[in-house]
Amino acid sequence: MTHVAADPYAWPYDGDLRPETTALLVIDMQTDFCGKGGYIDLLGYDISLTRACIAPIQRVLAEARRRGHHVLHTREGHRPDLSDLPANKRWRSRRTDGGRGTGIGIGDPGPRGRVLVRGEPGWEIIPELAPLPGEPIIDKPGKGSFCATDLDLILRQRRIQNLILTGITTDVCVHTTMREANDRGYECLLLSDCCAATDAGNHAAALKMITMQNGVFGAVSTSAALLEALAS
Ligand code: C5J
Repeated sequence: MTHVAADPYAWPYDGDLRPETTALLVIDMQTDFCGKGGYIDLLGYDISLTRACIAPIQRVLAEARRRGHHVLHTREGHRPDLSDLPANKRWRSRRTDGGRGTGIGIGDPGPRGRVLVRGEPGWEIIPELAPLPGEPIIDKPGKGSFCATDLDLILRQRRIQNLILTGITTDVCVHTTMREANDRGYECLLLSDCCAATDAGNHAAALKMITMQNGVFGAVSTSAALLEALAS
């Protein structure tokens, strides 16, 4: 039995932290969310916030790979013909918020190619966290990683029970994915320093929400606590 020190309970609930049953999920570490000229930068947010989790994810990723854990990556993005982009999502993405942002929305040409469009430079996963051959990459049109994707099928084929969630942004795609996964019966752990948001308050609130009701969506821990548990 192996447990990670976590809030509000030692994770996973049954202590079954074997590489065969446990996957590391790296969510949306794309230039559009943390790179210069990407979508989040164009919206006027400080990308040093979303970049802060790169180094902690690198450490966890290296150890997960070394130990033979499943590793999966996700990318948010849309087909080049935008047939999977809801009109309201596109409309909202083009709004400028009180002077914030450029008005360049999803599907529009920007400094990193068409924003959040599959195959464009901004949509690519950043080189620091590049997937290795054989690691599944889930392309998703929405915020959650289960909606309109084959993620659940892949996890169940591999008999994965536990998900360790990392990536960006904590309050949007990571949280939505954690909620979807929890409802499907996966045992979820979010690593606080391996996630980041465009707003520090939202990051903190997203972590707190998980700990309510004895761990309503799972538990929260850190990269250091996970690495310590794996080494024990
Ligand atoms: C957002 C994401 N924030 N990956 N996407 O639009 O969190």
